[in-house]
Amino acid sequence: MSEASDCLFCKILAGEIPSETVYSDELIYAFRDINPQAPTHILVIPRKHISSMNEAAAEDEAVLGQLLLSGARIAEQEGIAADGFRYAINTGEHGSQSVHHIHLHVLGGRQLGWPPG
Ligand code: DGP
Repeated sequence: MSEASDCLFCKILAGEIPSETVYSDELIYAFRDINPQAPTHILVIPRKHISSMNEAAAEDEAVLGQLLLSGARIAEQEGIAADGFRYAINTGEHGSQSVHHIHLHVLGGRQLGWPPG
């Protein structure tokens, strides 16, 4: 778990680390993943620092709802909605979470395999 002060995605939100904005509103921010795993790979994050889904609370319901709804709108904007796309929220060690600020991966633009590795 990281604190907001040393969180990479909080630094992106603060503009201290550059990112390519895809969508922004008062609750969430979306930008392109630096290491894309598919032709379209967007990260959608809450502006509030929440380390992972393990730390999300009932008071985060609105922002997490906005995260999910915005991901689908972004997929539509990016032209991947009709063919289909994947959401992933990696959580904890076994989930391969490397940045400890909740992020929704939106992946598409190619046929994705299942199950994930
Ligand atoms: P995860 O493994 O689920 O915690 O995914 C973290 C993602 O964050 C990973 O796909 C790469 C991405 N990422 C890491 N550092 C940066 C960065 O500085 N800029 C951007 N745009 N993405 C980053």
